[in-house]
Amino acid sequence: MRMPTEADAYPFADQQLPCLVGGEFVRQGRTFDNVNPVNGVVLATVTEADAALVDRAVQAARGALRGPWARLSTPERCALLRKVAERIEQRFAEFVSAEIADTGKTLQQASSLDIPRGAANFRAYADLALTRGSECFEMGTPDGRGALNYSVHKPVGVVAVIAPWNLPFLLMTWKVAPALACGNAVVAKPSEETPSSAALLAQVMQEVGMPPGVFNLVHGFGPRSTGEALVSHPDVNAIAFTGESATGSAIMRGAADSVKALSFELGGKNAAVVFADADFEAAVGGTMRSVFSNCGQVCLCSERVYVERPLFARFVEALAQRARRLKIGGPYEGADLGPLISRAHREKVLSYYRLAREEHGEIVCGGGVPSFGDERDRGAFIEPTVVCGLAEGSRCVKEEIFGPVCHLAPFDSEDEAVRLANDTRYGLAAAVWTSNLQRAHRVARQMEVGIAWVNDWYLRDLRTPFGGVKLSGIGREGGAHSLAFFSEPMNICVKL
Ligand code: NAD
Ligand code: 6OD
Repeated sequence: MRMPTEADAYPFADQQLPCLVGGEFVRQGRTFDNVNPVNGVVLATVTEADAALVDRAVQAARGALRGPWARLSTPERCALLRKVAERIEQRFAEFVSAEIADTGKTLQQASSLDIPRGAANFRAYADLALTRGSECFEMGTPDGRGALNYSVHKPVGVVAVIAPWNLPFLLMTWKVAPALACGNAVVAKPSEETPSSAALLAQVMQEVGMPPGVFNLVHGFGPRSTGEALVSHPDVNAIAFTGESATGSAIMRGAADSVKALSFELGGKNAAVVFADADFEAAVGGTMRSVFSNCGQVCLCSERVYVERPLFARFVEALAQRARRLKIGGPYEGADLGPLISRAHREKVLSYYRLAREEHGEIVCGGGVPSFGDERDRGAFIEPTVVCGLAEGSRCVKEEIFGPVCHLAPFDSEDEAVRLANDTRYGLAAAVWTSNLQRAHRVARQMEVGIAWVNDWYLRDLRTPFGGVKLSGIGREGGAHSLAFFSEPMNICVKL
């Protein structure tokens, strides 16, 4: 896999990105701009799918479920998914530069996480679907002949996949791969902020010979646009969505009339809990990663850090010192921190920086925007920020900010740490830092979240359940959980 450099052109420079409907690339109707958050430059225009084009995509998907796709065996489908993974790897440099152009994220991150995980998602679900077994129950009958029950897994039908902008390719493929592995047909909508890696994926689907209509791509916005038309479409059977909790509620309302199956991975206000017996270096390093990765734009990021009092002052100082040293810059500059996704999102994060001051927090470092004296001043860069001293009930401690910022507070006992960590309407992830094995297990288990890490953060095994409780989601994806969501089990009872 060749690593791209800045000289690698953005694959869609000055083009109009098409939708993919029924195996045909469609450029029609309204367009919107795809803007580079590094410098505010328009990279390309994007075809916005209106309700009629969304309907065509859904009908194409429905048609594919009656065509050759439906007759493929699971091994044949999985072989196609492996080809998708291979083709992503062959076009690795293009995928990386597309993802970087849309998001401004660092080359390091896009090339080590986002795009490799996209390929890995297809391989993982090809393997998992192949090894899935089915249930079988023998039963007695009054005539003594007995009967055999066995289950078969059928596709759910037409699946809408709606993805956010923070890890665009990783999160879209995380749902498209298992949906296809289970034999569904997909209509995918990437975020309006990040259309490019999905557009490359559409090309890859064509290149590997995916039958027309099996993978459809529609671009556009959410409310009163493509997203809303898709989630309320009566012929969509299931929706796999990742994004904000409020969007999840809106999608639920849109999906209610046709009673669609829903899998939601939503927002978070995740806690890291650092005990005084933790390996200090590992805890500071891990917390740096969990607060500032992807400029704080990972749903799993820690925005609340609770530190046992004897360690508190030293920990705050160490974290702030490292945060001050983070290099902010463009994707190819060896920076630690790229821009936020957009100027609009920067406004939102800055409003929380202001609010932190109004709520009487102490800004230990950061709190503003950097100045470069070049085109990057037209981008969406922001300073990494460490805050202390906020009341637990303050909005900055309660609401998801989704930027490179955390609030630190001390605690005095294990019970208090658990209570503080759980005092939130969200429940996605937690990180627990301790060298006491019994405490590690005891505290991790008490976290009201879908995923707790002990002495690490964002360590992923794709076979494990992934998702959140409370406002952070509905259901679990990952491994057998994804296969379950994207399949309808059917029981066949055979009288012997
Ligand atoms: P968002 O909810 O604004 O948008 C996500 C997607 O939904 C986009 O494609 C958008 O166009 C679409 N959309 C918006 N309104 C819609 C509607 N009414 N109907 C249909 N589609 C609609 O989220 P975002 O700003 O792109 O992403 C950031 C958010 O996502 C954060 O809250 C973050 O925590 C969350 N997130 C959660 C996870 C997770 O696994 N739990 C992962 C990544 C991001
Ligand atoms: O790693 C994953 O599978 C996953 N769904 C990550 C989500 C990250 C949120 O931004």
